[in-house]
Amino acid sequence: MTNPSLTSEFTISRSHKTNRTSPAHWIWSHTARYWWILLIIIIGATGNASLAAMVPIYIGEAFDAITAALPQTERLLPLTLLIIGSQLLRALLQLGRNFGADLIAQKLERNIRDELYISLLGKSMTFHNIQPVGDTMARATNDVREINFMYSPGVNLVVGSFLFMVMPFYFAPRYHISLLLVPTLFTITYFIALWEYLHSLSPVTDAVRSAFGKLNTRLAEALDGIETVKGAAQEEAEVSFFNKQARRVRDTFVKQGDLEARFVPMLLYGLALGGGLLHALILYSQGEIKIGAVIAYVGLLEMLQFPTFASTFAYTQVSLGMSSARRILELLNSETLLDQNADGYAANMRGEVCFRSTAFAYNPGDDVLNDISFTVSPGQTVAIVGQTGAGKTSLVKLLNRTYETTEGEVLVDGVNVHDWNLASLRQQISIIEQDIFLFSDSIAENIAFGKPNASQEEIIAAAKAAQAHGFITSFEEGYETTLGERGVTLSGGQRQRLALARAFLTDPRILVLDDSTSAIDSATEDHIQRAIAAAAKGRTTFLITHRLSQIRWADLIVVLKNGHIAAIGNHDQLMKTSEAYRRIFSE
Ligand code: DCP
Ligand code: MG
Repeated sequence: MTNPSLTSEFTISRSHKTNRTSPAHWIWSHTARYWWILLIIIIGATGNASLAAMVPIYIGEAFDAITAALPQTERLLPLTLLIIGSQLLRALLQLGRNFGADLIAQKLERNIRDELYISLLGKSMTFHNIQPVGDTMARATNDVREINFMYSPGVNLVVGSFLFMVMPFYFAPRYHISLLLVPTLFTITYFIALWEYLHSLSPVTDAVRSAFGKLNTRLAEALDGIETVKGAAQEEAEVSFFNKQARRVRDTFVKQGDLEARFVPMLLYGLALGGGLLHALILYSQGEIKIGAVIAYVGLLEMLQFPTFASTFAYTQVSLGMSSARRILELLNSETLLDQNADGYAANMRGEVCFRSTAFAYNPGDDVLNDISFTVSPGQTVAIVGQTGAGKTSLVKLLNRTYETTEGEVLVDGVNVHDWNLASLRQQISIIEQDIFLFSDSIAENIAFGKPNASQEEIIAAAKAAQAHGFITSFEEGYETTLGERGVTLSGGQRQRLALARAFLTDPRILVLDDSTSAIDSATEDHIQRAIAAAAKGRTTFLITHRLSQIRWADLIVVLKNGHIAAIGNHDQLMKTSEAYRRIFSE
């Protein structure tokens, strides 16, 4: 039976498993597999920082050389060459650090996209109904991108600048042990300030990411429903609503900028430089250190500039990345009530369907279907009729577990649909939806959707059986005609025949046709009739239709009213017994 803690109804196995317990664990489990790149980054960053420290040290030595009682000018050339050489090597190491950080950032972005996409495909319809598409898109595109930025430049600068901060600790004691004082004070206050900063930053970056998600949701819905928006002349209202969201995004960013501007370490750096110089000069005046040491020490303190200036930017980037990781993880970890039941019943379907006291609701407390019981033998055609909102579409979606029954059961070939292997169940049941979705791709690709390796001959044969060959070949590019998003270039009747062609190709044992298109000209109507009749042959077929001719020749007619069965039987029986049915025919 169902396992409510599952996060996916289908899994596609990938060799790398990630740890999804917390954003940090998750990011780390993505990172750890590239430990060798991390090693490059760390070696690059350490080398870069220590070679950067060579510059003030050699300059200090040069000062000592020329200020000595007997100026040693011959030492200047070797020192200059040392500076040039060390900086050339440093450039190489810095390249390694930057390259490594960028490489890991791109690899992570790619792998996270992959993980997220697989996970989204595996989510149930219940999940997708609740989760707004625009928000999912924002998470799948921009939030994934933020994780890339978190590494490059984020982590890159954090690691790089942290090692710069270590250098004064390493080199200052060689001049005088007490020179550790200023770097120590600086570092302690720096980390306290940073801690504070990160704490106040994290809710702000969360707000930035979430405001962006909301903005995207609105944009996606307005574009998706553009016809409705225009039809109701609501452009202006839409614009003002969008502006409101855009303002919210701006405000959160301004808040982030405000926090960055107040970052204390900027002030600390100034104090450290001044205090350090004072300290060194006092030691100099007491004869504890030479002038070259003062120069070198101040130069070493200047290295603190990198962590100070990089940190606002770099830590904000890391914080944004963590907020994004949290949002992506939320999607990955959200539960779905369906599971794939890989060990379930899998066999060739005969096509017997039995509803047993089935009830269903989209939300607890609602009552969409109630006490539905009937049996269909293999090969029969069932017509489901009823007013709009009666529950016809909902009823057929229980067949392939698009939704789960809330009470009672649905049996296919005598096996509860729960106990079927989900893939096997869905491969043998084909539902042609009321709102037929076509991909922005060629007609041939759209027909072959359920059978990607179908040959051109098979595709054409299916299109012919679905009475679609005629209109397809009337297009200039025939089967290679590209359809717009959602196939806007096709009429309702044409889409339906494409969908039928899809069904012919996959040859399902149970075919469901949710056909609520009513007003179609009689020539098309005739084509569709013939296509449907051909499709129904040899398989169990559910027709949701208003067409009286189709209802008439169905083996079983189910009349739904407000979610329950008002009448059931064949045409002759119902004409005699059901007032509701007679009313349909007298309209
Ligand atoms: N419903 C819902 N959530 C959904 C789909 C539907 O709450 N995602 C509700 C709206 C209706 C009821 O369920 O009150 C039945 O909807 P159906 O789509 O099953 O109704 P029909 O298919 O019979 O209607 P139509 O002829 O308009 O397609
Ligand atoms: Mg419907």
